[in-house]
Amino acid sequence: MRILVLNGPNLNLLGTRQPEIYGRTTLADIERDCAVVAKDLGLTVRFFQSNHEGALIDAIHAARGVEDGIVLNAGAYTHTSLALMDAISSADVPVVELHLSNIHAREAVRHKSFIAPVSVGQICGFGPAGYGLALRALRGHLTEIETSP
Ligand code: CA2
Repeated sequence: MRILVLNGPNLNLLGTRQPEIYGRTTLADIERDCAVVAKDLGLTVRFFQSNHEGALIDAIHAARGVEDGIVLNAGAYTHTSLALMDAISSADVPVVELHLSNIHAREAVRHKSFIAPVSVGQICGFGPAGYGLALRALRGHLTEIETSP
């Protein structure tokens, strides 16, 4: 199974700024951890990060027919982007929404997600470990739809 791990705006700064909110783990650390989990689960994982909404939309479009699933941390676009929601709806690739922080325990503006209604499910609040959880969840989902009549 091929999985795209897609990260949105400012996540390239992880581990380098505001460690009190986002911790000290860098995105490169997360990528390495995902590679370990992917090997364990027999997944092929590709990583992409962009600070640009259009580039994220292009990556979702390009995933159609190529990737079996997407783990998406859309960053702040989660709370604003109808365009990302439309891209996911049209891509026909299952998405697991992922956040490092528990967005529901933060400011009200972060409670709304445009990604949630078009996702298989959401994982949030477990920090960097959430990426591994999301890969496992997506694998479980893909196996289920593959084997269901
Ligand atoms: O908790 C998450 O993963 C978020 O998607 C992170 C976004 C935030 O806007 C969402 O509400 C929740 C922000 C990512 C910013 O990452 C930074 C990392 C280090 C320093 C500054 C920003």
